[in-house]
Order: sequence, then C-alpha cells, then structure tokens
Amino acid sequence: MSILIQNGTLVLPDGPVKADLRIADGRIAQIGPNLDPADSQLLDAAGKLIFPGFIDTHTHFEMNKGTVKETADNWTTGTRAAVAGGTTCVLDFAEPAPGCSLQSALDTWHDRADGHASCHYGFHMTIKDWDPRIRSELPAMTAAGVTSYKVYLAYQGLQVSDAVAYESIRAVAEESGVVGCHCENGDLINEAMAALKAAGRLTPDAHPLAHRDFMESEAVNRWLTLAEMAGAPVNVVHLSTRRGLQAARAARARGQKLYLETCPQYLTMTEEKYHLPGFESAKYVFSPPLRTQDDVDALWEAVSAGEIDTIGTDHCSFHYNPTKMLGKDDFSAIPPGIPGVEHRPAILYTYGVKEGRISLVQMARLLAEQPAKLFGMYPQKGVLQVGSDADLVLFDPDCTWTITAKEQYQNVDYTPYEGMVMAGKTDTVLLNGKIAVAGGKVVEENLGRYVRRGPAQFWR
Ligand code: DUC
Ligand code: ZN
Ligand code: ZN
Ligand code: ZN
Repeated sequence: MSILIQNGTLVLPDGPVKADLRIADGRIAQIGPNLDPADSQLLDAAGKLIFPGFIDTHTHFEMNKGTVKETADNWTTGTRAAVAGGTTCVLDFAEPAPGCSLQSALDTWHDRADGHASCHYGFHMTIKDWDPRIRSELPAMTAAGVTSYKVYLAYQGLQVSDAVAYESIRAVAEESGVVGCHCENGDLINEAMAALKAAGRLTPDAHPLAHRDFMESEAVNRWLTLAEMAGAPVNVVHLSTRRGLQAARAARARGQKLYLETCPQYLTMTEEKYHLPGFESAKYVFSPPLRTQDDVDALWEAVSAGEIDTIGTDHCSFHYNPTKMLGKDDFSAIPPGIPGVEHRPAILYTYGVKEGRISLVQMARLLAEQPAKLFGMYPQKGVLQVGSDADLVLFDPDCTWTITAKEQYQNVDYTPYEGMVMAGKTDTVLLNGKIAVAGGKVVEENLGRYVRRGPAQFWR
C-alpha cells in the first residue's frame, strides 16, 4: 500500500508549494495537488513544512573507541539523536589506525555502524599517511561508495604535510571524489599552546588563544593554493572566521572552484563562552574554537549570499564529567568537540529562516540538496522529486521549545545550546517511506542503511 501525505507545504527547489506527496516502495512516487487517496495510508501534514531529509556532512561517532577519550555518542545513540532532529543521513569520518590501510578503517566503521543506525549513513575517509599502498586503495574505496576524503593541517597524529595534502587532492580528483580539509596551522597551534602553558595559562580561556583566526585563514589560503596547483575543486570544512572566508572569497574571485562548510556553533555563539565560571568553558572547547561577533556576522552574510555550501555539525560529543574533566588542570588535555547532531535543523530554522537570513529553499539547499550533490548522493537523496528516496521531514514551523540536555536524545551530559529557545521543531521523519519519528519521538530504530555514494557533483 502506498502512503499519501496530504495538506503539507513541500519545500521544492523552486519554492514552497502546497501539494500532496505519494510514497511507494520507499520512494517518492507522485507529487501534485489533490492526489487520489484510494488504497493509500493517509498521513496528514496540515500546517507542516515537508523537507527532503536533512544530511549532516560532518559527524564523529564512536571516536577514540576504547580509550578514556571515547566519544559519548556511539552509532546507536548518535543516529537516534540525528533522526529525532530531522537528519536522515550522516557522513561520519572513518580514520585508519596508525600505519593501517583505508580498507581496515572502512571495515571498522562498518562494524560499528551496520545494524545500529537509525538514520542512513556514509563515510568520509581520513588520509593520514600517503604512500603508494594508500594511493592504490582509492579505486576500491570508490567501488565501496566512499568518494570523499579529509586531511588535517593540524592535530598530532593527523597533521599532513603540504605535499601529502596536494598529492591527495590530485589522486582523489582522478577518482571523481572530493577532499575536505581541517584548515588550521598545526605548527602555530603547538607553538602558541606551549607558550601559553609556559606562562601558566592552563584554564579553558586559553583555548581560543591557541587557535587564532589567522591560523585558520593561513591554512585556508594554503589549502586552496594546493588545490589551485592540483587544478581540482576542494572542500573547506568547519569554516569559522571572517579572515578564512576572505581567503576563500579571494580564491573564488580568481576563478577557483571550492566548497565551504560551516557549523551551527559558529553561527550562534561567541568566544564569551570561554569566560564562564568554574570549568564550564570546557563544554565549549572544540577546534576551531568559537570566535567574535564579527566572525558570526561574516558567516551569516556568507550563508545568506549563498557562499556557504553545506552546514554540518562536527558532532563529537564528550561527557563533561568525566571526559572533559580530563583537562581540569591543563586545557590542552580537554578532548575537543561538542554535541549537535540532534539540533542543527531547528537551529538553522530558528536563526536562519525565522530571522529572515535565509529562505526555506536555502535551508533545504544547505542541509539537503548541496550535501547530496557534493557527496555523490543526488538525486537519490537531497530533493523532493519523483524517483528520489522517501527520506522526508515533516517540520512544525510554529512550535516553540527549548533545548535542554535533560530532554535530548544525544547520549551526553550537556548541550552547548542549553536554554536556547527554538521556533520550529521536527515532528515526523520518514526513512525510505517508513516512519522513524512521530510527534518528535523516535518510534522505530535501526532503519538506517549504508549509502554507497557516487562521484561528487560539482555545481560551481
Ligand atoms: N574538531 C573537534 O573539535 N573535534 C573533532 C575533530 C575536529 O576537527
Ligand atoms: Zn555490532
Ligand atoms: Zn576538523
Ligand atoms: Zn570534525
């Protein structure tokens, strides 16, 4: 039997339209006014917006597994929280253990996720080493549906040289994939960190001083220089500063093709959070850190103007107690990361749509269409179109509610958004036409499937 969703407002690529939507065999079968209700299970969406399922381009579930710095959310709890908030697909970062193959990382991530996911999922692959062996694995990754990669220009154990970053852009482009980069100058971070500690600065208010805005913009500029030499489009993940944005704008003005991701935290909070009493500021230690109001304003301008392509959360949750507490006497020992996978759609709707900074269509583009295109899932996902997967979000545009740790699905003892009042809420979520969330509550788990992704589709 097909499902007929009636009376809702569909957020289509050309604008919101009041129409019905029929689902058959897990896909969108028909869109139009007054569709025939005979032989269909009816779902009333009166007063609701219907979005294509939201895609979170940036999560870290079950990271540091087996260590004291293991993340609070595993695949079960992380994807349950994701789908509760309207995210129907996450792209998580697989990371090879030291000296190990890409295939071993892919196997490990499948072991952790398969059968435990309440939303769909795919994996970006982290490149740490670069040798002919790793290079030779790329075709197998493509065949396995992994078409996006990440390199880091910071972090001990992850930081790669310019040569490795450059080689990886070239090799991945030959596979029709895309590489994203954590753009911070790792050597300067280490220098600043050492100087701060030598000066006795050991509390979390020192964290942003070890991650200055120019450390980001230098790395953005360097990353885009490597991409220019390689002659391939690249992605910049979690852009957080005006200066970093200016570096990207300059490259675009020269005709370079590049994609930009930012995160809800950089659009809603500032460095004030590093001056909270006690050890509270540890809850906001992540990298890059929170910035100034001027940076927040710059990023919103860029989001409004269509310069930002995707908004991912960088969800990387650690319990305040005991995990963040590991850095009680030394801020550099605080594991960096925050939760957020559950709250991104409501935050973007509240601060973006309701505040008049973006339209509903822009919200769908940022959270669904563009992630699906860049990461090789379009039009199977990312759009309300006949033939696409019926991953849908029925969103209540008038529901006022407050984010609290007490009432979240995320398996972590705090949220950085505690007390934030939201102006809209995910009500119902369907995954391949099956109801996973109803009335804001998860009603069926483990409906998530691995998404075998295709080539990146560049629209710039
Ligand atoms: N930043 C974080 O804060 N955590 C995980 C990885 C990253 O880049
Ligand atoms: Zn298992
Ligand atoms: Zn990063
Ligand atoms: Zn990350």
